[in-house]
Amino acid sequence: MSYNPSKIEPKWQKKWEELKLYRAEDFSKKPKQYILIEFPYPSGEGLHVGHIRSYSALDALARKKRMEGYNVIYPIGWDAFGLPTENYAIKKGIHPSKITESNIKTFKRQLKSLGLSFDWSREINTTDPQYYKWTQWIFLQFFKKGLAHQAEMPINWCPSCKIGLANEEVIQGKCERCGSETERKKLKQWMLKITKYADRLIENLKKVDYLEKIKIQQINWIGKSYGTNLEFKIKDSDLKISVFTTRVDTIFGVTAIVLAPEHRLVTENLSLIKNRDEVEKYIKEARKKSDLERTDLAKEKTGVELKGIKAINPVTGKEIPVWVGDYVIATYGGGSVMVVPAHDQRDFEFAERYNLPIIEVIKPIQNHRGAERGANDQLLEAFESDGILVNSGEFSGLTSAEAREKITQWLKEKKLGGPQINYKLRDWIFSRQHYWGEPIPLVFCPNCKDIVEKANLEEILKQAENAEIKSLTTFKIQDFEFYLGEILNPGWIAIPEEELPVELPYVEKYQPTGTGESPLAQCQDWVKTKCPKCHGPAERETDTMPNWAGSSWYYLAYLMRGVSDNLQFPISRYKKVFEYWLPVDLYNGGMEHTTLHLLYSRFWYQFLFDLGVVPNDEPYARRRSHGMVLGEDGEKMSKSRGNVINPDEMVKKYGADALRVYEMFMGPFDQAISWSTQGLVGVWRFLNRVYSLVNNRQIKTRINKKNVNLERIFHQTIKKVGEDLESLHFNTAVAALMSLLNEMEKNRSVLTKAEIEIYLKLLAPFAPHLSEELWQIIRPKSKSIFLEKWPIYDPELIKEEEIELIIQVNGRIRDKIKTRIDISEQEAKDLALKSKKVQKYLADQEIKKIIFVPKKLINFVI
Ligand code: ANZ
Ligand code: ZN
Repeated sequence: MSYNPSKIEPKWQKKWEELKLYRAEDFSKKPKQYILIEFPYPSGEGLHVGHIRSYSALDALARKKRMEGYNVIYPIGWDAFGLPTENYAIKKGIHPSKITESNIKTFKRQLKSLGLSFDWSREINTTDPQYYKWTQWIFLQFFKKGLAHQAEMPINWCPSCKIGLANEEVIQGKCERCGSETERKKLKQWMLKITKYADRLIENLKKVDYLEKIKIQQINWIGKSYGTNLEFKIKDSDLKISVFTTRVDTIFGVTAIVLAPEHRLVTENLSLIKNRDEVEKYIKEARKKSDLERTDLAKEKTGVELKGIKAINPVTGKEIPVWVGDYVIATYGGGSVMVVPAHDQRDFEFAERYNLPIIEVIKPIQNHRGAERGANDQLLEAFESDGILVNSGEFSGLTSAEAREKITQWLKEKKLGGPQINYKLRDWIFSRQHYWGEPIPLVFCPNCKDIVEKANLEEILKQAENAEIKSLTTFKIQDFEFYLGEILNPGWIAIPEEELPVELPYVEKYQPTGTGESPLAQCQDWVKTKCPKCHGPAERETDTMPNWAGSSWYYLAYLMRGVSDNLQFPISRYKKVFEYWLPVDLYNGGMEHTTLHLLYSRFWYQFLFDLGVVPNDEPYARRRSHGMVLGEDGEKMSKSRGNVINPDEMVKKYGADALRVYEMFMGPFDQAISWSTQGLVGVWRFLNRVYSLVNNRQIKTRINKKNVNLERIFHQTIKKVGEDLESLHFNTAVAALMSLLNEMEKNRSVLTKAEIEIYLKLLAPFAPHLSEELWQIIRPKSKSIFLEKWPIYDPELIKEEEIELIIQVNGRIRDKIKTRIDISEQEAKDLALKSKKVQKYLADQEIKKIIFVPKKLINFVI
């Protein structure tokens, strides 16, 4: 008999399904464990070996946890709306819903062939109307509470996809989807007020166990900075420029103002500007560039002076020139910068280029290093650190920190400015002019618009401002009750919960229109409707949601599926399951989702907490991230490179178990690693060896021979595999199983059945099919190895790890200290030198030589 995975694997997959082994049980008395992987986007390419890496790894942990007695939920579903499907549909002339259906079918078959222990009874699909009615419901809550508003926004526009993109979807000035250069275009967009949650999104990171680099990325993305806002008046006019600076201590060194090319003073007051043509030409060029390009520190800083315009420094009263320059971005801090060449490197380069004065106003604190200087003592670079103020009038002599406070206070008293906190984070652009997404569940009603606009809103808005999110309900105007969102966005009316889902109509033409309008706008039967409030004629919103919408709450849907197959309203039905299962204990996903999906879903969850829907305000207790699986050539797998590994082929040739174990063994889980079919073959051989060892008749029945040494290694391995699984060190866990197999083979003649059982249990999370097959051979009456208990190690038995380290001075024993057996020379030395007895004999004499005998002694020759 030889190892034949293609026979073993489907057999056990079927059996496990019959036994409903992987069903999570709501309200079980066992401790719960919510293990989550990022659900896949069912692309046309099928499953990627990269998916398998993290799914197998977390599957191993889930299986071990179940064997340890946890009630584990390890769910799966489909994140199926999105542009690639739509683009593919357009190319092939097949409806996106058809494509989605067949892609899911492929993915499902592939995942099932791997024997992952997903609870398939809770499968979800974001494009299912029963699912997205909830995505719409959550959007409506944002809207009702005044956290969704419509704004005319200069958005990133991809001329090829003909779609607006969020900042996050523009990678180095290019569309994330198709790679074309993006442009700017003004469109009316729905926005979600994530900025309102910026502080909590930072603050709560203290409560959760995320990889440090994930926390840092989120904090930087939110980009909270404390500074000062101040006003520069324009000479001989009523115009003002509002400036944000984190370095108001440098105010006496300001030698110019630079405005972003989009700044209103530039675009709306061109008549004041004497060199109009030059300025207009510059603006036109600048607008073609993305923010990222414009703020690239390495790029040359260019600009044009606005002739005829002077600004007045509010503190010194000095006149300074005003420029337009593209290194200033429009959407941050008022879109203008006070230029301090001596203390900001960007400004320094700008000043050098255009011969602006460079005035030093900060000196390094004594003994601290200043900036590089040339022969005539002139600055060669900006001195950017804090220091002591000079040339700064009454503020000279203060430290930078003191000066920032005093000057800000001074500005505040004079009503010229004050403290300000700024964020890099922008509100989330939530509209897409595309077909394959969730319809935004609003209608536009001219009649209701009239009603709202005629009302006196002051009182309502004041009330709303002070209300807590949870208690914010409706406001009566004439005979109608209006939600805050309906007041803030006159004419826009929420679809009532009973009428959800607003189903995406089945249309033949789903191509982008290119005018910026959604293809749904062409579907007039669907667009024309009645206002749910006043019953007058109204039109539906035709924009759809971004593909980040459905994934912002999907881990809640798995829990809801346990209560109601079609996820019925109302939300209160799910309160108890939410309380039981949340937060997610471990969430694993890609680093590329850190500032998008991970941040968005935290934001939604915090909002749902404020609504009283979920039990706490962080969804994921622990977040980890896996490294990518690269092609055999070390490059990202792609069709064009021809380095894509097809998992179906690998399963067919070597079996799912070998593929799974290989992907856990290939390298440290958090690091990128190249594929190696050779490595997979090595793992396949390992599994073959396990198979033939256990199939040895003598061993299968041997009961009582005991080998103390082997026993210890067993217990060490139990400890190692268990701990490595918990800390996600899957590769070293597999390595430990491999070396235990070596020992077992060496000790074949004394190996017992009980030891084989332990081995199979340890192997089961990694190679579930093989382990189950062999388990049933030696324990034919057992239902499944996965209903057995995870082995426990005996701490006494692994204690041999300790030794008594002998410490000698000039060859004489002076002390003995208990320590680890694998102590290194350096550690032994440090340990020995701490001993009082040894110190006495060394008595400050020079140590000439150290002799170290591992596992035994250390000798100091003096
Ligand atoms: C004067 C100054 C002097 C500055 C100095 C720095 C050093 P963070 O920390 O990112 O908030 N800034 C403000 N608005 C800007 C915009 N729209 N585009 C580009 N740069 C802008 O950075 C705040 C600093 O970035 C501000 O402080 C401003 O330059 C610049 F010695 O003001 B500073
Ligand atoms: Zn109406």
